[in-house]
Amino acid sequence: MDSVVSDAAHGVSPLVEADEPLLPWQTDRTRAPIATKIVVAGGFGVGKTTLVTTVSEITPLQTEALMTEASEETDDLTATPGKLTTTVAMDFGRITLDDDLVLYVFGTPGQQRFWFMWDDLVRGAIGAVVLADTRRLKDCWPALDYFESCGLPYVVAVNHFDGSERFDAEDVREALTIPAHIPVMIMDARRRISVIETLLSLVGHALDETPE
Ligand SMILES: Nc1nc2c(ncn2[C@@H]2O[C@H](COP(=O)(O)OP(=O)(O)OP(=O)(O)O)[C@@H](O)[C@H]2O)c(=O)[nH]1
Ligand SMILES: [Mg+2]
Repeated sequence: MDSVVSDAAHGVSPLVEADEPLLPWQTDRTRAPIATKIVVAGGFGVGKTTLVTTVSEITPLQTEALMTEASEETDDLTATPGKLTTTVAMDFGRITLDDDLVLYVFGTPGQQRFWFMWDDLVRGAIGAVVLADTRRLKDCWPALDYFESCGLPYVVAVNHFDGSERFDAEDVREALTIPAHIPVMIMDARRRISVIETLLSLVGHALDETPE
């Protein structure tokens, strides 16, 4: 899985071994990368901003606002006591996969009062990652319902928090009644390779779902 990730930023092309001859398409400068948009959604504080920040090769755009006592009643911080800020508009990052596939990754705000922005955020996206936390699985239902109803391909990614009980992906699938053809995976939003695996799974799934 490592090998498909562009290391262009580090001056290394993973596609080319030192003594391997270059293929014509690898030197074709007219070959433009394909740019696609994907969305990361899920409940409040599940790790959407963390995911975008972990994977982005550019400094991510963030719209974090400090949380105050005013939101104590609505925003449950028991699962994430260290959380000080919340996304009020969106996250934005970019990752280049396989040298000619650029993903623009948009993180949604998690709080219900900002959901009106989702319609704008998902416009033009090829698919979505629905992040879930097994301690509060029901928080991802609205995102699942949203993508089911608008027909956007999605995968379910369980962001495993330290100290929480670890479940198999198939248990999560059953709990959320996710159909068999939709990928469900356990990942860690803080680990780049884990996030990249999730994004690759989404791209593959979106390709499978898209009519020729
Ligand atoms: N232990 C652990 N902590 C995590 C993980 N992912 C995120 N966090 C922490 O959990 C908190 C929530 O992370 P965010 O990335 O802000 O969550 P979010 O989904 O963007 O939150 P909203 O935008 O407010 O809905 C932060 O304090 C992170 O440091 C994880 O995989 N493991
Ligand atoms: Mg956020």
